Amino acid sequence: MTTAHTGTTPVPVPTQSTYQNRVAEYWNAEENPVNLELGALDDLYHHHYGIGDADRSVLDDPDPDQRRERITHELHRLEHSQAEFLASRLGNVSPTDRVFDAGCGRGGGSIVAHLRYGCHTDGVTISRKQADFANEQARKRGVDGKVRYHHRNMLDTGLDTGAYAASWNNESTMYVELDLLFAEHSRLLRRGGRYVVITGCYNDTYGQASREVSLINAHYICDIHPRSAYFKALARNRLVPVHVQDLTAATIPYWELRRNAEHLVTGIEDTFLTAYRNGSFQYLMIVADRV
Ligand code: SAH
Ligand code: GPP
Ligand code: MG
Repeated sequence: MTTAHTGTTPVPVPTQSTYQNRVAEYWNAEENPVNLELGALDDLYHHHYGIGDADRSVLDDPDPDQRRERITHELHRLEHSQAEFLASRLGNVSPTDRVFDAGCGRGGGSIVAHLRYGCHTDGVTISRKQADFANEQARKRGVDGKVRYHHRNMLDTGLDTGAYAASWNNESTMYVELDLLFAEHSRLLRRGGRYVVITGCYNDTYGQASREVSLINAHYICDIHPRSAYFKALARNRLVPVHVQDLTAATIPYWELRRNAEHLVTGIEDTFLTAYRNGSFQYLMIVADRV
């Protein structure tokens, strides 16, 4: 916080918006078992959802302890598949390349990309606690020389211009203005670099967001964008889509399993399922080239 002088009265000028402070508070305080218990299985902490067919036989295990454990493993497997799916779309990344993970959470996605390509990664989160946690994980894994996390705003990272072969947002675009975000990716990516986003967006074919989308916004303190806003903002920032994939059908089995995981539910599960099924909300991946 700095102080500006207008006339004789000093007016405080925040360096981070009230909204961004609130988002940081949410992530500094967040300790949902659905994230911590899954992450503890192999020290890959994800804050995104899963894709792929679920093994629903885990729900039928007669032993209650074993049932819980098998559900936890299965949900983690589906979330991990999503991270691998995104990482596999980053293009030709070599061990000397740098990649940028915008809104990196507790850091799982950067580790997945590093393990796949051997590359340098920079993750940025607005939560100091997440950045500290993620750096500690990288240190324990012995990859802290190449995998680094920063407590910064992804709209204004201070990272080097044109230094990145690839960058992504995994479920973190709904916290920011897309034009500002894509301008920063465009600045950081070298020409021919690759950008990938996986996100929940609302289907604006028929107009405004549905009630379910508003409930999801309130739950996470975010502001889900309409699908069309992504393509407009990408085009304005030298990012040209080369592949677009609707992952809605692929994520529904994850939510159907999660709603039955009594030890892990957060209460938002049925809202996601209703939103996906009534067509008002989509789970979408866009892959774009920096031209
Ligand atoms: N991509 C991660 C985490 C997604 S959760 C994963 O897949 O696991 C959303 C993340 O966006 C949180 O880490 C939150 O701190 C981050 N975020 C929200 N607004 C941000 C901003 N303005 N700058 C940097 N990070 C932000
Ligand atoms: C995933 O995080 C959720 C978000 C980043 C915000 C909203 C995403 C949309 C696609 C709308 P999480 O893993 O912390 O959530 P949860 O605790 O529910 O598992
Ligand atoms: Mg989660």
